Amino acid sequence: RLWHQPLKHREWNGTGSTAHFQDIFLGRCYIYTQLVQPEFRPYHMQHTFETKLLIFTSHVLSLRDRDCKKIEEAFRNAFISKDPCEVTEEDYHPLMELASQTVPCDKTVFWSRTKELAHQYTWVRQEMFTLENTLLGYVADGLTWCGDSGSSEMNYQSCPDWRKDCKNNSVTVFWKVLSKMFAENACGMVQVVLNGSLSNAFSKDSTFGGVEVHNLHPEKVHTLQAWVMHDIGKSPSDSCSGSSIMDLKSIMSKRNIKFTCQDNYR
Ligand code: DN4
Repeated sequence: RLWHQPLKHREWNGTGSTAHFQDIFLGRCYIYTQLVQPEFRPYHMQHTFETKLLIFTSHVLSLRDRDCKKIEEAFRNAFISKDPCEVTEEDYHPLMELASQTVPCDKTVFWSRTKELAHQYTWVRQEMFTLENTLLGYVADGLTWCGDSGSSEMNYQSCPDWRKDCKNNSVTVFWKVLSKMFAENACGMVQVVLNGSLSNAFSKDSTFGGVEVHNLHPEKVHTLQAWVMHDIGKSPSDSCSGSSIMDLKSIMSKRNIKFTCQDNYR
């Protein structure tokens, strides 16, 4: 009788692994590496044929030879058969090596509480990259995954919630490592889109404020350009002159990176 009973996983407070996780991961990987991201980087008239070719050849097509099955395997190996609250940054290192990608200088866009707007922006300005416009960010965007120490299966019933169960779980550790690498690799002028409809547009506790800002290399990144955007029709709650942006400005000045800020860039 036990033989037919579904495996009982540990119960957590967050939603379980995304159904069909493996298929979605592999499908997205093939779309990104083989189809040149047609649906979210549409052909745009603002580029000449030559610049388009250059962008595609050097930054997207160069990923054509990546082995999605190997990437998926490295991804699974990072968290499968482990307590999802005990996953470490090192667990994801083999994956990061396999799927590393360079973003051209001046083209990195960070965001904090402005995901949709930042993605709309890079959709239009297709030579710009948020983390989710890179291979690993794209395949994992919006998904949930976790394993269990007693099983080689994913837990589709529940996964740890970062606030209620554990701060470092299989999902948050992944984004932390990936965000760190994304910031370390950035160069030239980098941008951040912040939310001026919140009382604090910049938060030291966010991934942007706690991880990305501290992993920018001053020898490579000369300027951080912030855009503080607020919801249309609402009055702004924070702006470039607010105290949270002053905090960001002072962090950047200590880090020897020039800081500029603009409210509601058109
Ligand atoms: P955010 O809009 O506050 O959060 C983005 C995501 O990260 C949400 O799912 C948050 O969960 C989660 N998150 C935020 N803070 C933490 C934390 N301290 N520990 C664990 N999870 C957290 O913006 P953000 O500044 O935190 O993160 C955005 C920046 O980091 C971007 O520049 C990206 O490059 C990178 N990033 C991207 C993703 C993604 O694509 C995730 C994490 C980081 P909740 O508050 O909704 O529960 O999903």
